[in-house]
Amino acid sequence: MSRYLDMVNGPEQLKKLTLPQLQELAGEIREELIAGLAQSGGHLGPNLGVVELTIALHRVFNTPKDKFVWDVSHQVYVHKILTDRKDRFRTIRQTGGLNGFALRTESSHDSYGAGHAGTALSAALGMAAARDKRGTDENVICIFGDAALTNGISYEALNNIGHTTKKFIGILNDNEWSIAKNVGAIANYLNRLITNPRYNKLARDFDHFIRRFPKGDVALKLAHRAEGGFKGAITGVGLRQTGLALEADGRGGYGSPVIFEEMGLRYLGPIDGHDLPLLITTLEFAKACDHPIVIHILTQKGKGFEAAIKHPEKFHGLGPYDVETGDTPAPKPGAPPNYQDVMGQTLVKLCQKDNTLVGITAAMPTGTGLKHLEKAMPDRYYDVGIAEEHAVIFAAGMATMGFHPVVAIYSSFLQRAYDCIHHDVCLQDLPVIFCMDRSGLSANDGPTHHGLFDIAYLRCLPNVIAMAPKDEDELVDMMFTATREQHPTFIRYPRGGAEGTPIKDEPKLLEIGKAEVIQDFSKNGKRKVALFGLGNMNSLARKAAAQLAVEGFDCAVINPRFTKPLDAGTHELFGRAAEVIVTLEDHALMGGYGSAVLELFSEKDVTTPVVRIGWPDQFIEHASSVDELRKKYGLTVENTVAKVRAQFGEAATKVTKLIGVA
Ligand SMILES: Cc1ncc(C[n+]2csc(CCOP(=O)(O)OP(=O)(O)O)c2C)c(N)n1
Repeated sequence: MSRYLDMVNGPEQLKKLTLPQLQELAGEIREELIAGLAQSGGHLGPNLGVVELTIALHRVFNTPKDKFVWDVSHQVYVHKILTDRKDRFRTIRQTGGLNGFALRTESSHDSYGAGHAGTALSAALGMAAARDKRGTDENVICIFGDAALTNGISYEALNNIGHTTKKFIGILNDNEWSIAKNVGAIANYLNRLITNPRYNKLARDFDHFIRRFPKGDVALKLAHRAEGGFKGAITGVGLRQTGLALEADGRGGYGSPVIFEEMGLRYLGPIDGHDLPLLITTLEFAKACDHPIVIHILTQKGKGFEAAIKHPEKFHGLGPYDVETGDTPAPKPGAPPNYQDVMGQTLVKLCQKDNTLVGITAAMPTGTGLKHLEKAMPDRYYDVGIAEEHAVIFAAGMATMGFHPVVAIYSSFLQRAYDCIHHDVCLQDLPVIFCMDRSGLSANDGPTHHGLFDIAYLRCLPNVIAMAPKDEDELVDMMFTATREQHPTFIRYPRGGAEGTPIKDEPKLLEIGKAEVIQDFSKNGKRKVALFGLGNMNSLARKAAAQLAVEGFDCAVINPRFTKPLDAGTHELFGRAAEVIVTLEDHALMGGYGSAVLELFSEKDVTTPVVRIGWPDQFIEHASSVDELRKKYGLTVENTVAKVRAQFGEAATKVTKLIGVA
């Protein structure tokens, strides 16, 4: 049977379909999302929630002339399908395939790239201001989730919209969920907007506007059905009952306009975000509106897939699953634990013995492993929303009062809080512990999520203690050691499965700034090479050492443990003893650990050549796996061995044939 989806490649074909046909198209797109992501995984739940919205947007507006700016942009799969990328949809997040986020280099329909939350309102306002300056007439439509309103930048933008432009369309896609359940006062506030019928009055001009349409009366009925307390009107989108008292906003009730109106935006809603005719009509109204407007739509994360509706957090973003049941493969028996779980479980144990410890996450309880603390000791756990800057300064505040906060944030998201790390934590030398998950690649996500810059951005800051464990047992030691420190400490570790090293019953206190010599030279008269493998690259250093030994070298292997303070003694000792030094790091070469070693050698006049293995000075694309990217960029045993041989004036042997560049 032919599908409308087969006929629609771009928005121009979509615009020719009738309403019932568009509704069928919505169903077909849902089927494609569910089937298409089953093998490779992806952000299924958020995309199932925006099918009607995306169709309505493309029905009413004209990209690429009109600009859609999506917050985070993990919910652009439907937009990709509808903008000439349908045939490549099943390559999404895989090597050479579509990126999982909006990407300006991928399509002219992607007007703004993202991956981090909270940027859309500012970017869209910038576009609107540029349009006004140019005197052109593009529409700029910003689509942001309820969780974007836990983020400070969103308010900075809202604060500026009213006095910057007259034409701005914001769509608040409210599904009550961040990755986990959305948190904080704003989530409660949105909840009150939805449950309080006083906000569901449709404005008179909207009413008049709808009547002008050929089937305006029908649309109006629909709209009023939504208005009529809303509760019965929304099919599939459960309207939430709140236990909050009506006066709960602390301003003597709800009589005043909603927050958006006070910030200079017209507010319309809430409306059913799965009601296609109503969405189209409302967007037409917004298009004609000569005042900044925000339309509050309610959607259901995972709509159309039972398992995703039941488990919104799991289906926010996941790996392969069964198309019928949504079941995901069980972990292989005996597989090493994930770093994030080791971190979370260790924090629980440490908290049990030390009352000063607390855990803080910025909306990532599962991704960071802090869910273990949330479950075991909820009174020691804080989820502050997508608010990395606040998380860090909040921790600094607690630290001034004798607490020892553990802030768990992915390496790339922590970039946003750099000034807070500098100004609030390091400058005041406060004992905040940072656990930086995803330090290294996040292969399927790509450049927005790779954590390849933290060593560089931290090692220039005074008072910092920065470490990287070679395995999960050492992660536990490092966390324990950090709790005994009175300075800012940072621990970087990669995404996913650890090494499979057994974890000791009791953690060991590490000496700050002391490297671990794993294998000394055997002094067998062969050519000496010292390999310094940082963190998860230590296993690569060990493998390269084994290969080099076979090829006639005498190798030492060192685990640097600390990128700051660097163990000057051990580096100098091996630097002078070896004929070639190799540094290996899962980080950008520029400014990273190898650079720190070069600086040290320059200071100490150590002239031994240094081969640095790490990521080149470019943004690394997404791919199906870490291994593929490592191969392409030369973070491999083969390339390490080849580079060492080259230092001795030897070509690579067959075994060490160079793969890719570096
Ligand atoms: C700065 C930053 N912190 C954390 C994240 C991780 N993250 C990705 S999506 C998301 C939740 C987004 O929720 P919402 O905007 O409401 O969209 P929904 O998925 O519910 O449609 C979070 C926390 C991120 N992308 N960027």
